[in-house]
Amino acid sequence: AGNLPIVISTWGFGVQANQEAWKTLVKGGRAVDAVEAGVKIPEADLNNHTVGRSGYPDRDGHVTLDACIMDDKGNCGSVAAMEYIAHPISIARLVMEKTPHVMLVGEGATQFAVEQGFKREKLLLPSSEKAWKEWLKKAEYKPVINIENKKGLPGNEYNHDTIGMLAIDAQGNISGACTTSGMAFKMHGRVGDSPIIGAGLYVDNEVGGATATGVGEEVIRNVGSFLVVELMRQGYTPEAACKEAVMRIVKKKPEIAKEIQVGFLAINKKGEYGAFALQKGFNFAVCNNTSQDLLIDGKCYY
Ligand code: SD4
Repeated sequence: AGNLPIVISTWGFGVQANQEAWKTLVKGGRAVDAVEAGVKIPEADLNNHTVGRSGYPDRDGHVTLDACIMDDKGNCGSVAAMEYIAHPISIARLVMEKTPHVMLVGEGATQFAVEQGFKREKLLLPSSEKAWKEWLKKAEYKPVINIENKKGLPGNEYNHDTIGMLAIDAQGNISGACTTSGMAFKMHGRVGDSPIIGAGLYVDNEVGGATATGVGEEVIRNVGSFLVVELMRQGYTPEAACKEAVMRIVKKKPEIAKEIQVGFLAINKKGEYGAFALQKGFNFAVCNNTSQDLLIDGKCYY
């Protein structure tokens, strides 16, 4: 198809991540390799406190990372609440390829990463530690909407955003990746939607893929990404499927839905894409033969 290959991802930092993924796609490489390489960019970015290395810690000062990956053959791998390893997406991929399991958590995930040759290192940066100490003064857990868009504004430390990425390679095969440091100042041990297959990410090579960002509890409750893919299977466009998933959150928990952000992003087998969020301010990046730096505002309910 003319639209392919293509890669899309959540938020402004997705532009740069897509461009990295594009290097693999444009050479005829596999979508699964493209999405891993792509999301490693924000994972490594020290200015980004929402994904990977410089993520903000939980309320006890631990940086705990969540990620998952899913390929065109239905293989998937995931790590959750993993400490001390800077590239959770690569560990998720190794769980997929080198173990009989789908998900490793906590110290077990870290141990596996070290066995695979990854360095165990302190991930808490001085800037993140400072933000955490500042937060401790009041210790109020209140996620701020669209924090990724508010970088640099006061108060922006109090929430996290996730990169979710979906790609279709030149062969027409679909894969996805999702990685995050989770909600800033969450309880120790808290895991969101991002490493949960079906919640933060889902891919079905016959239909398409979906990913989510925002307050993970509401995404898990509705098995959001799986829902979006199943709706596309029934004939919904990517945007209509994302909208329906958002509406489930509104219907089930209207009082919560008003106060939080959740956004879904989806692509179908033809390479058509769409997104929908609860609140204004959710955007997503698109990269294909026509343009490598598109950033599109998602439609929203409120
Ligand atoms: C989580 N979905 O841990 C992630 C974080 C996020 O905007 O995307 N926040 O719930």
